[in-house]
Amino acid sequence: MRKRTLVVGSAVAALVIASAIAGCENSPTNGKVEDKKQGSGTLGASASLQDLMKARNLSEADVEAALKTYMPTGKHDEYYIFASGGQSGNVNVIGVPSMRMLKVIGVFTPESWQGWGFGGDGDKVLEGGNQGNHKIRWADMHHPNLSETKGDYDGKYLFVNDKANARVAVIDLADFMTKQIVANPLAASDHGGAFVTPDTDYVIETSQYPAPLGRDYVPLSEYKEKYRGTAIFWKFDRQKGRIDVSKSWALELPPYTQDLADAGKLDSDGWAFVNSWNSEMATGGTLQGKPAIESGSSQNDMDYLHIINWKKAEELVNAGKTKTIAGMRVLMMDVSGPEGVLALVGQPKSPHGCDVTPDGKAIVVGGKLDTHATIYDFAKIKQLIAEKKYESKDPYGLGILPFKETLQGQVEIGLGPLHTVYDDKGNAFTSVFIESVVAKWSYKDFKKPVEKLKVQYNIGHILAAEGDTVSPDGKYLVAMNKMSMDRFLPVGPLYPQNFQLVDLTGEKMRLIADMPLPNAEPHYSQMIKADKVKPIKVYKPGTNPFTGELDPARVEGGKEKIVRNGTKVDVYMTAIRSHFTPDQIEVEEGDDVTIHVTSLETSEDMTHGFTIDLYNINVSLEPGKHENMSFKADMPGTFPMYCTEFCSALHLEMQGYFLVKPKRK
Ligand code: RUQ
Ligand code: CUA
Repeated sequence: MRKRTLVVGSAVAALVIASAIAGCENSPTNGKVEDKKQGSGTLGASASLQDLMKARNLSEADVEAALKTYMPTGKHDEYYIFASGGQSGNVNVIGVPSMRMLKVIGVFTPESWQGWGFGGDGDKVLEGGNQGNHKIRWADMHHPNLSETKGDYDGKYLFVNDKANARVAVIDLADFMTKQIVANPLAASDHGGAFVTPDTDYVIETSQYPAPLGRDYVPLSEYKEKYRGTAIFWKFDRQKGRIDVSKSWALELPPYTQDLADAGKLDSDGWAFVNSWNSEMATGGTLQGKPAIESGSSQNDMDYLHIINWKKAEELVNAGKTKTIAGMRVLMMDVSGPEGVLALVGQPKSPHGCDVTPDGKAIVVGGKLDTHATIYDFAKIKQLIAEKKYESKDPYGLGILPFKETLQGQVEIGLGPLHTVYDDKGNAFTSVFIESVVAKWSYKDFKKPVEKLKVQYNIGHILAAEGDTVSPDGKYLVAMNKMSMDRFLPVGPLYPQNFQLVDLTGEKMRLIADMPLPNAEPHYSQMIKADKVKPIKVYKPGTNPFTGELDPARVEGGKEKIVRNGTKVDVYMTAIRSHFTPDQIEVEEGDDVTIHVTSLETSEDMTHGFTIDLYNINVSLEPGKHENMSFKADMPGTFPMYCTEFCSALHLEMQGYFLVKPKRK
């Protein structure tokens, strides 16, 4: 058992003592000393706090942490975390400070509890994410970003990217459902996404591994000439709550392996910053005796931060200065470079995070193979670009700004600084991967870290309460650790990741909770004040959640029917405790069947599910929701259909039959 300091001096020690005394009146045993003694060494109901601490081998610091994170039954958390579900392709929703998992939102990957991807209308959303002729049903989700108004989270939408298949999804926080997936037509992978501009005009998605724009076949020997990076500015239509693909556009970027991105805010509103890590343009070739990309891309001392003036780029796009590639308007480098819309500046060795400070005045970059956080001064960058004071040009004609002249400063952080988040007091917190610490430093005076907190183990991303807004809250921070080693019960060689909640309210950072992430490697996450998110409780009866409107095929009680038109069969069905109407459907083998089902329930949390056995059909019917399921009755036989969500005492009876009569031979 690890030892911890017993210096608490806080409310806890007082509480422990006070409750030992005052507990006499409140405790069910009325504080009988004998009862308490009985409790020692066990967790009996009558144990005193000290007995419990002894029995569970808890220090005062542990008790303090427990008091800070315990949520009594029925009480709600103060913040939501929207965490990337990594390779699960879905979003994890977590409460803070309890670190309880609240929901998994089906996004890129079918999620069967929500009936997401099993024959309902959500399938059409998933189809939007197909690439070429491939139906893609998994994702490597990296960076969730909440919609913003004036640089503050507004609690309305969440955007996420899929690194593996270059896609972006839109989740509506009114019902926590995925409403749209857009597939990047230019790039094969992305990473710098999904970052939003301060009023969510755009959702930015930048590519990761360079490829010819549009992904045509081009041999690797033509990498420098034909391979490219790209940044897509997906136009978000707030009225519709959807990305408007027709109004979206992209920038051609050099093939430097763009990594992370961030949008400017306040002073730097209208700009975006993208870093990169392969200025060497290494492509591997290990079988031919060439260096692997990992060493090939780590030769130069400098990589490039890309500086994009997106407001000006937008003007050029609107003026028709683009080339259309794979249906997307692209601003090419021969326009963006000379116009000062795209410029470069050096970044120390293999940078990773790229995080604009809350005041928008600086951009902080961590170097994976450098020990510094580098702080760029936006005002200086803007000035240098305006005066065209480039030190040199890259092979694509892009101006390179003089590194030293763009800096506010550099801070010696430690081994492997990655990402940086901020509090409300001018502090920055940088995740330091190799050293496995959170380093706290001041981005106002660039001194060495004032404090380092050990985390378990090898922190990747870091997130803070309202941390990416113009007004971070401080209060909480989460270390998103890539390894958990000895932290949890062993579960085989694939270990959970470890979220560690850090309390920022005291003088020193304090680790107060561990949470195993059971379903993937979350990359980034964001934390929003819970009262900003206002989800609905029930749908207006007959609502199709994917259009947000009453479905034309919605069904009212008493109007249920089965309509046959040639080989097309439409079933208009309702669901209410505890029956489906109709509960018998008979079709012919080969018929095209559509079941339109409306839940007639109006009370909160009264969900039904609907499945047809062996037909891979499964939808969730929240109160008022309408779903349409279309499929071919291609398997003759007798198939029970039933409600999959325990809804009433007669839930098991919420059942019926789907019969498919074999074709006459
Ligand atoms: S990544 S651990 Cu955001 Cu994809 Cu940095
Ligand atoms: Cu309806 Cu169970």
